[in-house]
Amino acid sequence: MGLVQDTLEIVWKRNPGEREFLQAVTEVLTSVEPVIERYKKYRDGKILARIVEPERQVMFRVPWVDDKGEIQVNRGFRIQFNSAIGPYKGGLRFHPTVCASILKFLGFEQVFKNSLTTLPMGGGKGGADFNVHGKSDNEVMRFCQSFMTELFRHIGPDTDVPAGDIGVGGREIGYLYGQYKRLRNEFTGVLTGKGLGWGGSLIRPEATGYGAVYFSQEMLKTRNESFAGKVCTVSGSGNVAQYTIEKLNQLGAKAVSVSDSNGTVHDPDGINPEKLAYLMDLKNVRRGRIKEYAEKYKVKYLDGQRPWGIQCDCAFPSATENEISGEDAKTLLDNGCILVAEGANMPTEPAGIRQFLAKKIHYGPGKAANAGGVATSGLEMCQNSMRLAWTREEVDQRLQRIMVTIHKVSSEAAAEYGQPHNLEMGANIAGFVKVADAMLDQGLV
Ligand code: NDP
Ligand code: 2IT
Repeated sequence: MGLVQDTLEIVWKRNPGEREFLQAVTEVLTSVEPVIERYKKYRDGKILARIVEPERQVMFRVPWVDDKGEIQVNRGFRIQFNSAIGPYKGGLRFHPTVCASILKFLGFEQVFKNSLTTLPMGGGKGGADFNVHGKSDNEVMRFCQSFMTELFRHIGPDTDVPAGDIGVGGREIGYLYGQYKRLRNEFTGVLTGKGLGWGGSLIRPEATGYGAVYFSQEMLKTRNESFAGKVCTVSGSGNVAQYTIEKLNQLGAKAVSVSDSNGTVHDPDGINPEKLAYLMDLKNVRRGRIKEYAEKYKVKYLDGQRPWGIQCDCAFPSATENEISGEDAKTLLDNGCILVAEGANMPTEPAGIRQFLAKKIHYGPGKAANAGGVATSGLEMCQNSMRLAWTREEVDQRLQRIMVTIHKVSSEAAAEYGQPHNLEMGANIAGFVKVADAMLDQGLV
């Protein structure tokens, strides 16, 4: 048996039942197998066995009191996966499905994604099985304060810098930051995605969605095409989906869908800037359901469905993991889809990825296509360290340059290993090599 297979078996035994984690590890290790075969130094240094084991995992009780005065208890986590190239960096997810497997898959992906950004950031992820839906602002605040009361001792601007993810946006980062500051009596760049008036970076809210579209522009350029007139489906209706649609509109494409965990809206005329403003108010301020959009604009609501049955040129999965099944992938391909860019982390099941690669459509894997978010978090850390703030244009240009570079290094690595169209392989290899070399340089850690 090969080294990759042996390592996967150890991972499976050591992390029983952690399906998402094993899925992510299998994908990366399979991609980097030719690198391991080519270079003895990675085999001798036992890089595979080391890289699949988080450096540290913290799991903790989060007690808080709801508006009725009742005590609630949630479970909090921080997975500090790899610090070979910089402090741990990665988001916090608040969602009822949060568990070790999901956060370990996200933390593992983050290691290679952060490596691709060109910035010095290690990988981590955290969160809690807390459902923000239906909670009052005060309940969310009390939860965030309790969560940070444990988390603060494990993080710091040079140790571990969390940010947002599903269920954690500007509101939550504000409450978390306030509590960190009280506990430490320090005003530092310990979190990213902060408010613009207190250390946040311009373009950070937009960055993941904008970055996914910039990355996709690079893919389209290889066939001498642009976004003008392209019909795009988008899933999700949160941070990533919203700014993906904003950038698609700016580039002359037509975004025809959004979704949430209840269903999908199909708006064939396109979600224009006015409708997007409504969507942002609905989701970010009123915190309502996507169905209301369909009612307001009298368009089709596909109850309980995802957007992948809608004809499109380009698809932007921007909700959650495993939201494109093998069957969905087939439908997308049968309907003429030529590009899939993953705004979400691991949204395509392995059977779907295999089909995208076999058909040689433009497939931008999450760790490359959605790296603009964490890259701009890195730019926020940089501005915080320098105690200055760049303009919108400056940050946007840096983001664009980073996305172009990620596309370039991923394409080059894919070509070097004989599969020039395969950005999944290229992104995994390019991200891996930098981290693996840093681990070798730093001795047995
Ligand atoms: P938000 O919380 O802002 O939005 C999440 C959206 O996805 C909501 O519309 C939500 O619907 C939907 N969703 C969440 N879980 C599910 C589910 N199980 N089934 C169906 N729909 C679901 O999160 P973000 O936009 O920040 O994150 C979206 C994705 O992008 C995630 O995979 C995240 O890891 C990834 N990502 C985010 C980055 C960021 O900077 N924010 C950076 C890189 C990747 P509902 O309201 O019904 O829950
Ligand atoms: O998955 C991700 O890259 C994020 N949720 C953003 C992480 C960050 O630190 O900005």
